[in-house]
Amino acid sequence: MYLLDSSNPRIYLLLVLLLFSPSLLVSSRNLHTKQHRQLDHGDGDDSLTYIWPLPWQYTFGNQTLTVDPNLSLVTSGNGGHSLIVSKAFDRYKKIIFKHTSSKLPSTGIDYDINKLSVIVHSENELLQLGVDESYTLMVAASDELSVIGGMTIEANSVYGALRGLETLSQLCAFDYGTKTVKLYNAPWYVQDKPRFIYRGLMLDTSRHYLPIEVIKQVIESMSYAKLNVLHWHIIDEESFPLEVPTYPNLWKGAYTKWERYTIDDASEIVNFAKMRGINVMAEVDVPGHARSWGAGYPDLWPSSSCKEPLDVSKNFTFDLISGLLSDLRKVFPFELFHLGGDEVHTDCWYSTPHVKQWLEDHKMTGKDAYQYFVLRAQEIAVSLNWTPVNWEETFNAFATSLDPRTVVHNWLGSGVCPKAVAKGFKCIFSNQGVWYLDHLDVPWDSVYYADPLEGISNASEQKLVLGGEVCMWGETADASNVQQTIWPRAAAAAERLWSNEESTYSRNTSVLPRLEYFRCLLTRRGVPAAPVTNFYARRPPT
Ligand code: CP6
Repeated sequence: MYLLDSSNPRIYLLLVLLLFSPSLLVSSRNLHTKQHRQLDHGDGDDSLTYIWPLPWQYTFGNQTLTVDPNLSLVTSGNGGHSLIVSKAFDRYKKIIFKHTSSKLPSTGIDYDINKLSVIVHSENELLQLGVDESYTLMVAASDELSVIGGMTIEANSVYGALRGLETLSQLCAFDYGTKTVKLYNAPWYVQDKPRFIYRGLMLDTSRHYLPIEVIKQVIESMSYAKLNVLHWHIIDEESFPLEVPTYPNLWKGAYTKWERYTIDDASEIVNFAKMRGINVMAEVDVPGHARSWGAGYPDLWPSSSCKEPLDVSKNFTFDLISGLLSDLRKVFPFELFHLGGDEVHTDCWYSTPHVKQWLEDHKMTGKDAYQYFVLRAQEIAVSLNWTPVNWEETFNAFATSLDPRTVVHNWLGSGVCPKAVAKGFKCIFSNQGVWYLDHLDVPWDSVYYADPLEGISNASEQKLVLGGEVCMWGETADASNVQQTIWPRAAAAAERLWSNEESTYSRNTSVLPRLEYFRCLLTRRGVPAAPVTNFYARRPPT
């Protein structure tokens, strides 16, 4: 719609040309995508659109254009000068021209396209939940290139422009015959926006440490699938790989002195993610899953035989949480902060004399004390201007006491989001039966056909579902296998979270060959993604 508001006359011209060129108005069903014949596994379907995740709306033609490896960027609009856009353009140029840049003569070839126009309307680079990620991508037909100027991405925010660049990169492919980069199926007209504002991936760096480089590689690959939140489950009961200034002994809970992140490391990761339009949501999981904290501060342990949940009876426990969160606030600007709250077993509170006494003095049961702990932690997070997120157990145990702003994070089956939104809470879907990536026996199609809106039919309640997240728990994964465990199944969830539902269920989208194509794209870009299906279970060719 903002297209029509544009003051750029070329946009009008392109729109008019698109509307009146009968050859372009063909349905996506019966068009040819020739580029994929030579790139896929040999069993691809020529009638498919190999953009992952599928855009909201698009039309395309049947022309093949060549793209100049010296492609230049022309920006305009209030946000046009953004470093986020120009750096992204440089990254995508490396991806698109991986095989051409150094080998081709700079003259002697007549390229169809030598520049990309990026129009960004707003200069606001605040990356918050619900930031406008929509964009329009246009690639002109061969006989209209000189009039229109080739390719244009128009977006309201720099983050929309990033999504448009990703889509554009997926339209291009290296042609081994001519040794040039071709853009197939021009002219293109893509109008795109996400279905959900929260499209997450969780990494667990407590069960196995992940080097910063690996975390960056995961963030980079998330941007290929248009995922936009990295949920960083930094610490847990097994290890505390984080060094913070206020409580400098906490990282004594790290496995080794090499396996830790400093506040500067965290900041570097947050900035790396921001350049790719990805927010980082940190998690400090309390009061369960916190045994490792006591390595540096044994007073946090109720006793030597009861090392979690954290000691609810001491003010020191909450002073420490307050200090830790204040340190983290300085480097995690995202409005959401995850406080865990899952799997809290209060039995050993009763068997610890001073805690048992405290419970009696305060006339609390273990469950009351669990609630007391979670609410005090929420107060600390809220006082730091964060919106608290909790695993669903806190909602299941004492929904009405929670801060009403709490985001309920589902994991136990699929039942909680319908209940949470009915009570006015926001919700994130991560049903362990389908979206826990460490469950290796879950096939890609179970991931793909899961839906965050399952069981919710009321439109105003559906709006409370922020989206969903795939979880990569770290018990069985470290740097040697984490990426091939995440991919390609995280991509199946990414399309569920980005693309309009109807188009992903309609027959002509043929999901499996498209997902296999995207997996191939990941490997071409250096991401070690596993095969989509179990190939040895396939019949041999006849
Ligand atoms: N760690 C934490 C975990 C899990 C959770 N929280 C978990 C539980 C069951 C399965 C997988 C992971 N390892 N802190 C639950 C949210 Cl099957």
